[in-house]
Amino acid sequence: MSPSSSNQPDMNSKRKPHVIITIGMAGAGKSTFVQRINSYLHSQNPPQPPYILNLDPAVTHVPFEANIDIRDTVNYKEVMKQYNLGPNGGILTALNLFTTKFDQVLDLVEKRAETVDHIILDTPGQIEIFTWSASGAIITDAVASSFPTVVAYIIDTPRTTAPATFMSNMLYACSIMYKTKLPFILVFNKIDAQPHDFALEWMQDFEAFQVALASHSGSRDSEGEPTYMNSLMNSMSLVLDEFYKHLKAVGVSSMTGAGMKEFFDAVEESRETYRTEYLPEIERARAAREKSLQDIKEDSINRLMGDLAVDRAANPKAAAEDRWASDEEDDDDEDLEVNLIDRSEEPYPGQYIDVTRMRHQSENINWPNPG
Ligand SMILES: Nc1nc2c(ncn2[C@@H]2O[C@H](COP(=O)(O)OP(=O)(O)OP(=O)(O)O)[C@@H](O)[C@H]2O)c(=O)[nH]1
Ligand SMILES: [Mg+2]
Repeated sequence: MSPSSSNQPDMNSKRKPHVIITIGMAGAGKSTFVQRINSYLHSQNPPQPPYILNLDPAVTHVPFEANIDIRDTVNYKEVMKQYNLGPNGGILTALNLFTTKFDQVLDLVEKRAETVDHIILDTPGQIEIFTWSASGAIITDAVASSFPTVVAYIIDTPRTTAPATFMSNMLYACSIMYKTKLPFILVFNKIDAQPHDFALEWMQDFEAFQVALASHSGSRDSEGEPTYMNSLMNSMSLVLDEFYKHLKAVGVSSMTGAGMKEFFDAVEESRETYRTEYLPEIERARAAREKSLQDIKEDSINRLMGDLAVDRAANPKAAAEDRWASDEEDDDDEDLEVNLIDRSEEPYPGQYIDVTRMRHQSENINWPNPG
């Protein structure tokens, strides 16, 4: 079978798997959502087990069997101890260490690309660790330039019913969308506890949202005039109106499984957005980067050749004896051993994790001190 090209959705050859990156505020239900889509895909006919990456080093147990788990590579508690860090610094450093080996992770994923339809990334609970770190950007760019990718932004629906909270959450989503520039799905989770119609209404009709804002306490001052905050939020809602046009919103319950089909329909639609909007953009960026690298290389070679010519002219005897150095073994790129594990090569791939099983923490990892 010839490898399929992501910008050519060929019906005959195998399509590239679709990457779903789950991002969301702490406790929004990312891990439960990943577990739910895992079981949904397993229950398809024929089953389509996804390939799952857990990128949260601090989680004590995940409700799904991850194929690659950052905790198998980096011991986050040990990182905290060795580098003298607090919990967030520990998670960030663990993610940074893992990212240095992400090319190997991609190799493992590429190997499985022919046999899986979906690759799912669960991200750390602290949203900014993934969305505002260099590692998060490197991981996102690396997967997105290899596979069609979509961001699933998980929202804790019961906790976003207040207009101000809703707006903050949407602004956060907006910032992530503009940072990653990837196709984006707003996933209103926990609709078993709180239906998401209010959110859809606010997104479709910004006047309805402004009415909700106005009826909220604190929107008028003691003289009955709209407060500064209220005017600010009114103008922001106009900005967001533009943002909503670029994304899909679905309501799901990771608890009951409601909305899974709608979610996967949205994922499928985003494949086209990826192909028509994201791919040309990264190809343009890549070409520009290569061109500037090439220019730098040519410039330094020209200068080197110029220097050599002057040198040879000044010292013809040495120039006549000039030789290449003997080709000694170059062991500079001897790589560190890293224990990346592809769990799907274990005896029972795709089994649910036994949460009663202790994770072995026998390895005594000594990370080097920086500097
Ligand atoms: N009612 C209800 N509860 C849910 C749903 N999804 C998740 N939860 C609950 O929300 C809590 C947080 O879920 P997690 O999946 O751990 O959330 P998370 O975003 O992965 O959390 P961190 O990784 O720690 O940020 C858990 O108590 C879940 O049981 C849902 O659809 N409905
Ligand atoms: Mg989680």
